Amino acid sequence: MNFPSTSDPAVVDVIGVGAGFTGLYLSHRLTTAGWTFAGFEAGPSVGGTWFWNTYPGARCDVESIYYSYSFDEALQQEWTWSQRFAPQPEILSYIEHVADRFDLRRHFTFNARVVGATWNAADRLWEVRLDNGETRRSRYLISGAGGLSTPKDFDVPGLENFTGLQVSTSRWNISLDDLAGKRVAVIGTGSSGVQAIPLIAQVAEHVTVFQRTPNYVMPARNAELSPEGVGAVKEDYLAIREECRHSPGGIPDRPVTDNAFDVSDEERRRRYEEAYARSGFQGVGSEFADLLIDAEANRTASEFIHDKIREIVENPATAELLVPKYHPLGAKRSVFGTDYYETYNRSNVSLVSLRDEPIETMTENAIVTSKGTYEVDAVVLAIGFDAFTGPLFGLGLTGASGAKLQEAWSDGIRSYLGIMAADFPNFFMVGGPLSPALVSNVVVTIEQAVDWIADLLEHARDTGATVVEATAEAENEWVDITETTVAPTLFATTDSWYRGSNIEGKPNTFMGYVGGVGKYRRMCTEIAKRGYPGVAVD
Ligand code: N01
Repeated sequence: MNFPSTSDPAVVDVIGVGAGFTGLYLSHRLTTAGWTFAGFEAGPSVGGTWFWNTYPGARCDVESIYYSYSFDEALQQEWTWSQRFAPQPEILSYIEHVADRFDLRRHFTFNARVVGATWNAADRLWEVRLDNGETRRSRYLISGAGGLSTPKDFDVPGLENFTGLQVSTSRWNISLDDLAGKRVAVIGTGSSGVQAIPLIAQVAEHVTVFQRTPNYVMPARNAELSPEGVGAVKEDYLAIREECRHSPGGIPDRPVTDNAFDVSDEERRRRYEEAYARSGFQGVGSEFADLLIDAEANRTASEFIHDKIREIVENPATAELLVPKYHPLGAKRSVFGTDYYETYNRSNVSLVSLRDEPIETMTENAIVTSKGTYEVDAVVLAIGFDAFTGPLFGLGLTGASGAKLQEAWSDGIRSYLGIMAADFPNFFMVGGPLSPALVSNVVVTIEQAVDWIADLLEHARDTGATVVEATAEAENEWVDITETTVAPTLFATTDSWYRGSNIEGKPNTFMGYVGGVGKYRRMCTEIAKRGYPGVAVD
């Protein structure tokens, strides 16, 4: 059965961008519903973030049994995860398995990057330009380009002078063996650096970590999954998935109602110890209800981690440099590591604090700071991403008024539900800015947003419409809701990539909805039930 939205065979109903978790489900969901679909993926294969981020130690910090598709019961029964937190190669194998199982590769052109897209109001379709110069046309354009897919530029002068090995964690194209016996600099101590550093230290002659902002790194406590444990999950998978969908974070909830100062110091400490042993997103940072709201309450959790760092790291001066002093625990994306602080006890690892000695330049074989010259053979950049705006601006979108997306968002990043943007008709973002995507288990929001968009397209088709667009009023209301939700929290006052603080000149907008995926789902479902108020359908 086919329900084309256009009779021109050169025009597809939907162009989808990216063949990661989003693009694959999107292609499956929409083609199953009868839409014609053409996907374009910049890389040579499926996988998205899990295709590119192949650095040593890369693994997901959301448990594998939750960080996976829920749309097909047979799929979740036949796939068996080996570890609590799946390593990158296993996640990539899973995505490849899904692509093959549902025969999804045929919907995509690989090595094809979307570099421009202009709304043609007369024909009511998108004209989409690829990096090979070709133009394709579609009724709808849906971005599955992800939020963390555009690497941040290294904004320090002199990298071009360096003639040794240079590699970025987000475009890893060497093997760990290539670093064996070398003097390696690692710049950046976010999730990527924290995962890579312990493994690089095992092979390198010496590792010098260049740290600008120390992070709270909690133990990942990864483990093999037992066949019994996996069996129990599979028996209960439908209920577990349902719980995730209606939870705050996209993982089963562990509700806490008491505040940090409701209990004695001893009791609080005991609770933090238990949480530290549990770790993960339900660890220390979520042990009390007010930890992300009340700075004093947060201090008790932050100081608990400070003490752990001082216990683990033998050199007191190094320990002090590693103690996070510039932000509260959890207000930047939490970081989970394996043997991260322990690695600083190795004789071949040293730490340079860029707050005390900023990098001034690089020479052909060294990093030069304000206090010294560090000779190295290789530089590993783990400096993060231009979240959301990098991938979305990269699509080169021009909306109905002729304005680019970057112009529409020059004073602040805006969206309706993190899915649509006013003045960009028939354009959708899956898990875009102001959605809960990157402040939760992203796969839950991906599936929910794809389903919501698919239902809206069907609604348009049923009413004979060919244009759907978020109204400016609805967008304003959603921006207000996201701002009001985040305002009382410590997220709102902490510099982080969530707020674009890592990119010079980026608008200061907190780019997530922190009210929880369950509440978000309820709101989206209610909007659909009420016939999509906030969306002009024509
Ligand atoms: O990037 P980051 P990431 N000179 O932005 C430093 C997801 N993820 O790739 O904080 C020197 O967190 C920067 O310092 P500062 C996850 O959502 C998940 O590590 O800006 N240093 C910081 O230390 C995560 O949050 C997983 O002062 C510079 C680091 O580089 C997100 O991706 C694994 C610098 C960047 O940290 C991003 O993580 C990996 C400069 N010029 C990623 N510029 C898991 O699931 C930046 N830095 C576990």
